[in-house]
Amino acid sequence: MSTPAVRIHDRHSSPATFVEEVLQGLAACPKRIAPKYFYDERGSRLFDAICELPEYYLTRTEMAILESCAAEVARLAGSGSTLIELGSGASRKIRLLLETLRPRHYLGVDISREFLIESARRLAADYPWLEVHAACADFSQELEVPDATANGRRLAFFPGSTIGNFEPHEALTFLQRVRRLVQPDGALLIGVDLKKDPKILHAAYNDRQGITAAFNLNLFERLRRELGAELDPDGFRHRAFYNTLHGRIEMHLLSRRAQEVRILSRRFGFEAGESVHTESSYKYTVEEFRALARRAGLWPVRVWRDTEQLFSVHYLSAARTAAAAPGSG
Ligand code: AVI
Repeated sequence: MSTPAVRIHDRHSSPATFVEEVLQGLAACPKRIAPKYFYDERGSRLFDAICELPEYYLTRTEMAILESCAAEVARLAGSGSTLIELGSGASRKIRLLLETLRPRHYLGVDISREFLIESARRLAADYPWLEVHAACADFSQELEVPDATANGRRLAFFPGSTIGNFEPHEALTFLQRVRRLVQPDGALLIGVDLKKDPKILHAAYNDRQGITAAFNLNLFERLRRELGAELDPDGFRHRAFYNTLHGRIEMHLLSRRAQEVRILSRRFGFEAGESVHTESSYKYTVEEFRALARRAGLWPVRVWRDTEQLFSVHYLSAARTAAAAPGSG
């Protein structure tokens, strides 16, 4: 069988490398490493396992919301559009939207080239009526659409509450970029985790099987595997807690004792109890998120929530239409 046609567009930027960012982050005070570095092959597999955990309500709740709102999204977006997925193309969520929206083009944007192309090929094989494009790009940088998909209205899709992993000022910049990407007649469909009882959040990031702990600690194992770091992963432990003041889950790797980590002839001292901040996962109320979107020039049209008010899916329009009036949805 021939390989299904996927148009590939390489949009390489030159972001700081893993090693540069790690050395800078460990020299900083407090120490930190960006969450994008969780996702090597093992980290991506662990994240997939997190999405199946009973405590991690986000994935299944968002999927259920999408199932119930897909027909309305299709009505709002119209037919013959270009669906732009920011992130992976492997999930059931994008398939649901493709089947309901029947867009003309699909454009997957992801930094991980192999994974992106593999997912795009699978979509092209399963949906022969769809023109599939894959753009290898870092979506935290300026985004652009390949010429071949330039016609038609654009609907960007950013699921999973990944927006929560950006600091609020980065989230604003990202939404402004998406606004430019979809142009004045386009829209964004975005999944955003809601503020809630901290006990539910605590359980979601401290699961009983220890998968989230393994996901967090894998970052240090990456340092050993890829940078030859001299460190003892057992000398650190996973810590996740809800920071009420900032409205975010924080994940840290906590040093169990005073110790030293060596990477490429650089030495980093740790006191007992000192941590490396590895991830923030911001939670928003519907109104907080709408206010952020409006600042980026994206107008709230509809919001859907589950009955337990755990998760929200927003449809935001780049144009300020009657449907995007204040208080809508
Ligand atoms: C990808 N991101 C939205 C996840 C989150 O919930 O912030 C990553 C994650 N970290 C721990 N568990 C899941």
